[in-house]
Amino acid sequence: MPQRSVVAVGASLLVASLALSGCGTRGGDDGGSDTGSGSGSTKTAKIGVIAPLSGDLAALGKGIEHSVDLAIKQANESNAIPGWKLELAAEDDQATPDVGKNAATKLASDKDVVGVVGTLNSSVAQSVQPVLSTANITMVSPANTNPSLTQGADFATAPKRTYQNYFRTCTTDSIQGPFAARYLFEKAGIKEVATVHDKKTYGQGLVDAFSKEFTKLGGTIVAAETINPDDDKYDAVVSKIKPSNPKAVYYGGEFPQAGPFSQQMKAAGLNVPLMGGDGIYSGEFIKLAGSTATGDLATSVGAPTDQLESAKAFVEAYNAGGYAEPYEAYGAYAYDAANAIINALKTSLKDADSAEAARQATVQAMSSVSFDGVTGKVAFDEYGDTTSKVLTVYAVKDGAWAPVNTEEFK
Ligand code: ABU
Repeated sequence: MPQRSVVAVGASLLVASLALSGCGTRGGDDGGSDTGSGSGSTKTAKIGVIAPLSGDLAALGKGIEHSVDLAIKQANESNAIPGWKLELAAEDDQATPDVGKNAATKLASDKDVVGVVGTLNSSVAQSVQPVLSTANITMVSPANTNPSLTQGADFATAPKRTYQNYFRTCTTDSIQGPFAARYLFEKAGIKEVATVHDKKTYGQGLVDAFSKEFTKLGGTIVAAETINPDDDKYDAVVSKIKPSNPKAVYYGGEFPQAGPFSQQMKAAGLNVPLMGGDGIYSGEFIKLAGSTATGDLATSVGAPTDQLESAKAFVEAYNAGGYAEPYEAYGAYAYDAANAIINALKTSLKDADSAEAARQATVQAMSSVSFDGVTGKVAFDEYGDTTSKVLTVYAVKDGAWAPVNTEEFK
């Protein structure tokens, strides 16, 4: 994805001095350790992160962790919540539902934890939501796009909010799938598509949403296949879809599989664009897919971070922060998610004796949160979904993702 390298460019004195100052909640080698001191702080409240911090999705997870760290540092430095010091408590979910559940249980048992930013994976969120709900801990995901997480299993016909404590700053696949379908059909003129997904909550849901809109527009799904996310050889699936002569392949899943899939389908002579959702929008996809990825497509939530005027200060502060990994696809959304929680804490911690005592009040305060974030307006509807419906189509060009169309979905 297009992004500046992580060097101190235009360093703000504030963040640079904090980054240099040392110790904190996670290892001090990534610039993200000291969450700042603030003045007159007496009590501690923690904002957790649950994301893949190791494994093949760590590139995205570390961008989330660092962005939350930055928001916390800045809040402490500006003494955003008088009498309170905020701390980061980051847990690695390894992109696995059971590990995520354990991480949520650990954070819920820490009386200082009052909010959590995460998860990355919708499938992991399904395990984390009930744990944090029982503990009345606010959860804000910067990346979960499966619509059932906010609107329940019958989201298409009878939407019903399942967890009052769950919110997200990214839009959903009910919008992302149709957005991609309209781009392929109306703008790229592609009428025959094969679909492939990884059988996970996100991948399957995204392909379902795409296929519904694509056929409604008059397009044809010429083949519909699945892969096993633990596999790395996809020749059998490519052999199945190739005879149907698709003009594009729509992939539901994440980059660790999508990259090799793109490479292998081109090598097998299926020379058509692979298109996916935000789960493939990473520079890692291009590395894995290789030179034949040129022309592949991805949608992702919002407008390109590095082109947003509202994100300039975030990008500069992040780059000045000395973080070891880039902010990636969800960094700006994680930063806005953390600041949404911090905004709620300004109300809920004001007269609270402890972070634990403020958990329920924080959930309640979230519904009134509304501010101009780095990704745009940050506010939530009656389901906990973001009110933003902006998405971008990106194409691989010259070895990088290049934005080709940013629009508000209507
Ligand atoms: N939104 C893409 C990747 C994360 C998820 O499973 O929703």
